[in-house]
Amino acid sequence: MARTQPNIIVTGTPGVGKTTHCEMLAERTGLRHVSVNHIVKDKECHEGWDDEFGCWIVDEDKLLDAMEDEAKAGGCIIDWHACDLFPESWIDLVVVLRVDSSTLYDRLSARKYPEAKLQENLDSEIMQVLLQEARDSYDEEMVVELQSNTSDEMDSNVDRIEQWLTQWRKDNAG
Ligand code: DAT
Repeated sequence: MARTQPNIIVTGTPGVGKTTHCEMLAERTGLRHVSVNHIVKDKECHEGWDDEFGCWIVDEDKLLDAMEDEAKAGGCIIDWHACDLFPESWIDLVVVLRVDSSTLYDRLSARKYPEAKLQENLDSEIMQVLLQEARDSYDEEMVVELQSNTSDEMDSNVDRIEQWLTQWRKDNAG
């Protein structure tokens, strides 16, 4: 059955501004902010905690099962630092947020990330790992890359996604 509301992924390296964007978007659009981190933790979709990198070791099958009903209903803004595990049929738009490395360094240092985790994330942003993952996993027209260094950029990103949503609703009405 066709969705009456789209599903949007907001992805990017930790610290690019996913949560901040998703919260603002949810407030403006009425779509739901779906924090994959919370689902992994609350529904125990993991095989334990990775001490070196300070993150959960995710059980992807369990995670997809936990998200399936909500994704099929539509109207999700999915907030996560990966995007290649979701079936393409679930997703209507993939937003990849990007940030300059000096800004990312400041944001991750403020979070007191362990050195290995900080370095891995900086490298990942410089190598545009998430952008590549999105382009490899989804149709070219579904993937948009947006800069997230300043609050002006964030405002214009949210405006742009809202415009996309208005158009999607028109195209899929009836
Ligand atoms: P993520 O969810 O990708 O890990 P976040 O939304 O928690 O990132 O943002 C990390 C920090 O950076 C937080 O203090 C808010 C700030 N921030 C994010 N995007 C920003 C932007 N475009 N302009 C200014 N600050 C931003």
